[in-house]
Amino acid sequence: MANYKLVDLKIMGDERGSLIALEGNKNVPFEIKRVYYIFGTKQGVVRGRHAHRTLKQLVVALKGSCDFVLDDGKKRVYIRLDNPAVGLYIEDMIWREMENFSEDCVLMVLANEYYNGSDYVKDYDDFLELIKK
Ligand code: T46
Repeated sequence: MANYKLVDLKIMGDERGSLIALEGNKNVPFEIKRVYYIFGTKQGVVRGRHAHRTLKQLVVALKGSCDFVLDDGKKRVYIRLDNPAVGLYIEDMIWREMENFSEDCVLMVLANEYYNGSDYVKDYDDFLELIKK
């Protein structure tokens, strides 16, 4: 699958601790228009279960861990996010599910567009139809 990648984020560490800077069109592969974060996810919950028609995002587990399932209609990959120095870049038209959230998990997501409900594809069969086109 070519439409996702793990991005190593450089840690600017010194004796006081660590700092990571995210910059649009530099270490983040798009201009950043929106940032949101997901926390307090209950045990056993599966989030996501949709694709986006055009949205591109970079996801970082700032704290704790969770598993991403990415599906391009042909193949499924499973990615554990548990390191604040690694970003998961997800392009458009990838089905995603997030599961196995640790209690302390905080996911930060950077997006290249403002929130738009009509960008979501929430039905898996519709997703499969759309990627055929
Ligand atoms: C994704 C994964 C990683 C807003 O009002 N504004 C926003 O920017 C977002 C992202 C959501 N919302 C509302 C829409 C829903 O009523 O917040 C509620 C929860 O959103 P959603 O069900 O989309 O959340 P997740 O965790 O299933 O998915 C989110 C992103 O939507 C999605 O793009 O890739 O996180």
